[in-house]
Amino acid sequence: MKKGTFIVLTALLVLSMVFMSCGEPPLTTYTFKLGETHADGYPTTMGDLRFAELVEKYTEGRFKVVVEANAKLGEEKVAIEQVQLGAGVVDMTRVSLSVFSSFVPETDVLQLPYLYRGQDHMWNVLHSPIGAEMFEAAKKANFVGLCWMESGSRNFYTRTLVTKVADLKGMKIRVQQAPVMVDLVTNVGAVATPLPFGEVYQALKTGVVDGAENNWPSYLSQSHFEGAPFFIEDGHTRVPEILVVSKRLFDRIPANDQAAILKAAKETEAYQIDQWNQYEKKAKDEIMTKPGITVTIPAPEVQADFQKAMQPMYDKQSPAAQAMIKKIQEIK
Ligand code: GTR
Repeated sequence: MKKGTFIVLTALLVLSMVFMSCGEPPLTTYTFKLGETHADGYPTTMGDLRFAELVEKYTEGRFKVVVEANAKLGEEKVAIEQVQLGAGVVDMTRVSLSVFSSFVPETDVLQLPYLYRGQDHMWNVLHSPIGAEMFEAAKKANFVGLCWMESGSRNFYTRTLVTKVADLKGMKIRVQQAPVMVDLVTNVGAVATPLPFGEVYQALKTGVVDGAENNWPSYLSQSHFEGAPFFIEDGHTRVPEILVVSKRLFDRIPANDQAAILKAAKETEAYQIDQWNQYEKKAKDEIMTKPGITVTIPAPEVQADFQKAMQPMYDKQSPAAQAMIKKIQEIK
């Protein structure tokens, strides 16, 4: 074999080996499709849009993000499956950890009832090494965690009056498609009915379910108050939300643009929290003045009963999860 031919063949062999080891070719420019279940103007959608703006700015237009709101790319579970697959149908999604934790069970612990002392405590946990540990766990399931988002705390709302735990007994309560939420609702004596978000309004209106649970902003923006005018502010759980991208896709992006995308995500957090706080206050004020809606603010002993009812969820945790809970509680 001629020396020149040998060099060319060797170079080709090396190139093909490099190609095979990297899997797919690098992505130097791309438009991500981001799936969002909420409507335009909702604080998570606002967060997604700010992220999109910053991605374009920090990558000098090489990367763009198109936000598809209103579950246009599918309900949360479907969107997560697509991101995990990384086939280019849904590249990114902003979802509740409740639904996400079926894919990354390590994150289950972050949404236990009455886990956080308040918003600041939750954010201090998410920004501690625990948050980084969760992003690592997500990688093993083919997701890259970009940032966290705020979604306040969740409360029960029903078609008939509920003022205490016992009133929920036997009621059919809609939950997210998430085992941890099924467990939570079962512990208060209700019958958990998992349904996608988009089906809740109709289910409440027609009586397919007797109630649901969510934060003030969702109660308002989805008009759930029309079917379930009795709201009890028991604040049973604070569920962090997460923005993720397909790892399969992200791994193909050059390091400088990966860093730019992560920077954009990081900067989105403070903006989204601010949007959330404003909207949550507005939602609560608006609901409070709506005719025909009864809001119950439970007395401390009623609140304590809710907490007590959910204690079994802590008791059954594995030793590793118990250790994690202790760490979370110790964070200031
Ligand atoms: C909202 C959350 C959504 C979705 C929804 C639900 O609070 O932001 O992502 O999970 O709850 O209950 O389905």
